[in-house]
Amino acid sequence: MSNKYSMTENEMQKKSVEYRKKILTYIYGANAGHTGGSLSCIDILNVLYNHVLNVSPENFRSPDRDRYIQSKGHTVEALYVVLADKGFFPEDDLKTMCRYKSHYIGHPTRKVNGIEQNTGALGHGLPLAVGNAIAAKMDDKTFRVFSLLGDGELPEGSNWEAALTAAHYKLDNLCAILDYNKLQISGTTAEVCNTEPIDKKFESFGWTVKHVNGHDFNALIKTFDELPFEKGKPSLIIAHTVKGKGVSYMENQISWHHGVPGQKQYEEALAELDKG
Ligand SMILES: Cc1ncc(C[n+]2csc(CCOP(=O)(O)OP(=O)(O)O)c2C)c(N)n1
Repeated sequence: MSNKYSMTENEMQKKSVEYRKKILTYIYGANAGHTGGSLSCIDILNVLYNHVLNVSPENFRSPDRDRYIQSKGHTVEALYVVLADKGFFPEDDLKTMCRYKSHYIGHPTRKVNGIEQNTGALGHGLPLAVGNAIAAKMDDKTFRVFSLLGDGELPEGSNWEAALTAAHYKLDNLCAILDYNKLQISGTTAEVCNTEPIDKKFESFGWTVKHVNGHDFNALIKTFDELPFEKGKPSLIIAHTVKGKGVSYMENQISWHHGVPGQKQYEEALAELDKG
């Protein structure tokens, strides 16, 4: 790992265990949430917020900050625990998650400090990210724009308009990350609406694409370090992940898309995460 990073791989791993436990704790407390997809994308968010993004509570109002737009908005619990860890709001706020009058609802809203855009209706994040990246080019700004997509959301037509537009405007300041866990709400992505071959499709739209293990910190960092993959082209990172990662009884199980653990399951999950 290069010296530029403040955390070792081991520290990043520990951080992700902490994040996973918090995701489960707040979902358990709220009795609601998208458990499987939050556990699948949390290592990517760990790397983004702790190594990649130039964004912090101090610069969040600066026009020069990097933009992170979470298009798979339903896994906002992963984003909440990372934003709390980075100091965007007190972690105790998350105890109000999904309660009456709380801003910490089941999808991202700009009422929460640190959240760039309201998302949750699938297919909106990438178009918003493209708009932000075009704005950066028009204003001669060097900030970068990142958007996390779910593979189950890819069939939304707006993604493909955005993909086309990103290549047309040569948005090499834009990086989409696909949380490629191959499951969505009601089945496998292949069964519900097959979008394969995803890499070839994006390449044919004018993007440069790289595959990476979405739970391997060093591989993720190396891939993000290589951005833009090609000058004048938008970049797509296909991050191979496991839905429910870290809790064996949740891994690759469709029922954990928005399953909420009961007390015994919650305790079992935490014990497994602690064991490593
Ligand atoms: C426009 C729209 N249609 C349907 C839904 C309902 N929905 C919520 S999550 C989801 C599946 C998303 O799958 P994926 O993007 O792969 O997320 P992950 O498996 O990573 O959690 C669906 C269809 C929605 N939020 N928005």
